[in-house]
Amino acid sequence: MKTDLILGTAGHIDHGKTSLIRALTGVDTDRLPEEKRRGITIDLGFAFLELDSFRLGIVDVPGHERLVRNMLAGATGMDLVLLVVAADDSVKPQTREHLEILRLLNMPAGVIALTKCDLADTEWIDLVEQEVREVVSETFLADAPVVRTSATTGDGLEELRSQLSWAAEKAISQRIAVENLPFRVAIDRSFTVPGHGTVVTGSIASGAAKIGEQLVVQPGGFEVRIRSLQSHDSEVDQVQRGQRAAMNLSGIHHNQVQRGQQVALPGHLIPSRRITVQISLLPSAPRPLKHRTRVRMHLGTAEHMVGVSLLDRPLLKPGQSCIAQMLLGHEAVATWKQPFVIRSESPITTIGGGHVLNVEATRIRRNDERVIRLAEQLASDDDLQRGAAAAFFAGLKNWLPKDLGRMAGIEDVDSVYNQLVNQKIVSEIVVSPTRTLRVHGQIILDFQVRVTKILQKLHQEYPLQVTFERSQILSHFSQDQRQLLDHVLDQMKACGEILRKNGRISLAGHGPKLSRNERVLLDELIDIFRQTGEKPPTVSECRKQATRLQNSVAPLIALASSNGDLIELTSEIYIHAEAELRLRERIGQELRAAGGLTLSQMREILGTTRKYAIPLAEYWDRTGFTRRDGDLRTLAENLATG
Ligand SMILES: Nc1nc2c(ncn2[C@@H]2O[C@H](COP(=O)(O)OP(=O)(O)OP(=O)(O)O)[C@@H](O)[C@H]2O)c(=O)[nH]1
Ligand SMILES: [Mg+2]
Repeated sequence: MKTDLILGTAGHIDHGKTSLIRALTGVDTDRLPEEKRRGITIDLGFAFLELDSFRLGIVDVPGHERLVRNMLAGATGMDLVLLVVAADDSVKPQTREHLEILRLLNMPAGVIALTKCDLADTEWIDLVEQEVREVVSETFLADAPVVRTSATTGDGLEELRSQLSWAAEKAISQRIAVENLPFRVAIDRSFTVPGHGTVVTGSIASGAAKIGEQLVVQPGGFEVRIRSLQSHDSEVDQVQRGQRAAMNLSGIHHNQVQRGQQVALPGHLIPSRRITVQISLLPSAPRPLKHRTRVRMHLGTAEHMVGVSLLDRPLLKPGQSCIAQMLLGHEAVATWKQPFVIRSESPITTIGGGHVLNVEATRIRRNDERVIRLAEQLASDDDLQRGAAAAFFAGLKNWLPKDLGRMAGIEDVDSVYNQLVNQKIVSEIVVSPTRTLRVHGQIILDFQVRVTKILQKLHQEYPLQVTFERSQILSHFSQDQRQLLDHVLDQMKACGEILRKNGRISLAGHGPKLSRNERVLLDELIDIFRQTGEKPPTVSECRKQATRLQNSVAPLIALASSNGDLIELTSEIYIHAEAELRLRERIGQELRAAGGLTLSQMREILGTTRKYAIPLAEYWDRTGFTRRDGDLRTLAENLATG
């Protein structure tokens, strides 16, 4: 079986790209009337070529300097290139620009064709070949064969075929393993066929798809089904990586698709407006790239206006590279490690490129060294490092081990995931019987630091308060983060950083801080409660009677209660602990003797009014001393036997 690959052309305008493809394949790829009229290629053209071991889908690109964006849409799917230089014209601006673009897109291999050799003599052609060699030295074409051809005479075409086979072999040996990736194709053309509906075409980037398959068009999230398929001008049942495909899709209207969108297996592509990238500026770029500059980003077949947020420097100098975040006006789709090209807004020239590190990115703060280093690790050769970084950037998203493939290009996802868990880089946190969150340790640590800060602030703001409600901490976190709170609080409690009692929380070692006067008032208040015993004043009464520090009265009483001196019956009624104990013993004896007592019987025994009897009885119910059954209270079982 032949291997399918995509061959693309490149080279300056009028250098004979389209003519050479026609001489090789018999197909005139300039099909638009305007192309015929003007004698130039305007948009991508398509053909195919059968070699002994390969079947090459061909994408012919325009050479015009104003049409580089169309060239870029074609270049995204190429596996190898045919760089065309006219023997009578030699190296020209778009020869260089196309070469730069192919380098930025990590093109692995190609062949150089000197065309129009019938128009120049051998000595001149030798000079041109020398110049071309110089230009491609130190690029992926440094060892590429240079073939002298003429589309007019047919000279060199046989040699060209055999050298294309050589380049195809090289392309395959260099390409990253993409065999197991899901189906994905970047749309480079879409149109309607009367009676059939929407058709899209593209060079298949990964995977395979059959007729009937359910796919998604992104951005947009349109669910579609493949109605029929064509590849290389014939009806087929299946298309796969390396082929050109025309796909007739149901479920989508023609005006919902355009060049730039992608068709992929559901779940594979997630649209995003912030993408973390490794970005490089070409040494030939005319000026440094400043933070926040707007550029055109060519990603797949799409072109986006983006703001570049340079994370670790104010400007990127020509020849340098760094980590950045691309801020997009519209949603884009991309895959991990996908290369892209950037062009300046005006004048429009190619100034650099890079590759995608994290598609669904959240904002990285500038100069946050630690996070920037982690972003760099997304490009590491080490699977575990990459997996760890991907887990960190996935944050609290509900990701699964298999997503490591999508997020970091990891093939053996189970083995890498198990290592992440075994080495405690990732924790599995069960947040509900049906939900397990996978969270990077650093995220949990950061969370702990935040909880500590929140508690420190609370202790500072309310110096007389000993403990705080869980809800006072919860309110600082987003809905997503809240599911992690209890896990983090448990961990912090386990290592003694916080105290947690009756659902209330305090930071270890953070007692209340009292002024001298407050300490005196606290003692006075406790004294009042001791003396009034079974008939204590309410909090409001204490407040009214206080001659100073009135606002501190309530917090001080609460403090006395958390210290164990007073018992809180309601927010208004506190009683001294000794008095409560006396009353409890008295009522305990009676309950044991009588078996059960009504509230009014209890009130008589306690020798008090309803004002105190009801809160006391309810307090005892609450704390498990008594149990209420209708009108009757009995001793709770666990205590009755004790
Ligand atoms: N004599 C001669 N003329 C050629 C040869 N190849 C192409 N031409 C002529 O050169 C002109 C441009 O050729 P194209 O094949 O359209 O060039 P191109 O590189 O596809 O141009 P763009 O797509 O617009 O960038 C045409 O007039 C061709 O007839 C050749 O081998 N010999
Ligand atoms: Mg052309």
